[in-house]
Amino acid sequence: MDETTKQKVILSGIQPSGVLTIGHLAGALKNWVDLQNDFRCYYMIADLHSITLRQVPAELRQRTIETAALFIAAGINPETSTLFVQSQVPEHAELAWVLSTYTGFGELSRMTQFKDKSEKHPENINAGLFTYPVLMAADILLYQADLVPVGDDQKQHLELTRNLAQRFNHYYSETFKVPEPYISKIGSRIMSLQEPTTKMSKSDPNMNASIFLSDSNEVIVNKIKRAVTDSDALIKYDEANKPGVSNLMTLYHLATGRSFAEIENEFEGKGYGDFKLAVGISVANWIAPLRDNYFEILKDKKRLQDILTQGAEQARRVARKTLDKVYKKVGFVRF
Ligand code: AQP
Repeated sequence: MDETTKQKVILSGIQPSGVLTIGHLAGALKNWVDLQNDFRCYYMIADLHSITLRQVPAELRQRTIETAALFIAAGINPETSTLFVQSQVPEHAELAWVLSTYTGFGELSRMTQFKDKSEKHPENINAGLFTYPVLMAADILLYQADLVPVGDDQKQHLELTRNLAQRFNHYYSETFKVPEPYISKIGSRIMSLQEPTTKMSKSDPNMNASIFLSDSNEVIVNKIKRAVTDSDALIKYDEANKPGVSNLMTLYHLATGRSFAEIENEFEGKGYGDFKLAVGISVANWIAPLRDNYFEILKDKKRLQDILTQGAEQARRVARKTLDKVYKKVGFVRF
């Protein structure tokens, strides 16, 4: 598709900081696939963002390719969507620098994700972690995105992006599209299997806490068997009082399409053993085709490289146009 299309533009990304989890499938990839029908989509592997936490270089390289393969296995079509690696489009870092000079220190200090991540990693509170939302703003504004799919944890960052776009447009003249949040459907926030009040994460050191999209059926069933629930043996959706059971019900709903009321009826009078086994099997069946597809795609490294190279070229054409405008407006000499 050519980039002059009048279709609305969507930009989203995932960091290659581990193997993607079923949370990424439910909360991001599933929606991304649907959005491809109606929008001009840019899907990015956010490797620049991922180095705000220390990464092992060889693993980061490997994860980047694996993430691309997972995107495609989940149904992202590189023929119609632009799939690219962030560091291969240098305009992201360039625009982030310019935008950082329009961002207040106080504004960034108020970002709750910075506070959370600094508490989690007190040994490495780097400036990149602090300015992360500015890079995110650059990611979005470069493509003149109309809509950005965001979870709760990114709403504050998107608000900052909107403020920066408006500030720049006001200071110079109309330069950036002011993006709107695209709120995904409820029930798509998947929690840790071991600590169901926190989000399932790809970098959780407890391997039993997350279901990875590369996990075998057996591993999936076992992880769900070990999932933390509670002691009252009642299968009922109640996020506040029964977060573990509610999380498993969400997974069962996603895998089978059954409503929470139907699930509660199905398991009335039954124990957690039966429930967990049914959830495990249905989730394994849901993931299996994607996982098999992923391992197939991963075999052809050359094809993956070609897709990412073309994706970066497409992305750069659009990104360069925006950055040229910005450089001109701020007064940089252009020859
Ligand atoms: N558990 C989840 N449930 C629903 N959606 C999720 N997403 C991530 N985890 C869940 C969605 O994936 C996109 C961004 O993912 P990311 O990997 O770039 O960042 P993250 O949200 O910080 O994911 P992790 O796994 O927690 O990363 P690490 O462990 O590296 O810090 C978003 O759309 C998010 O909503």
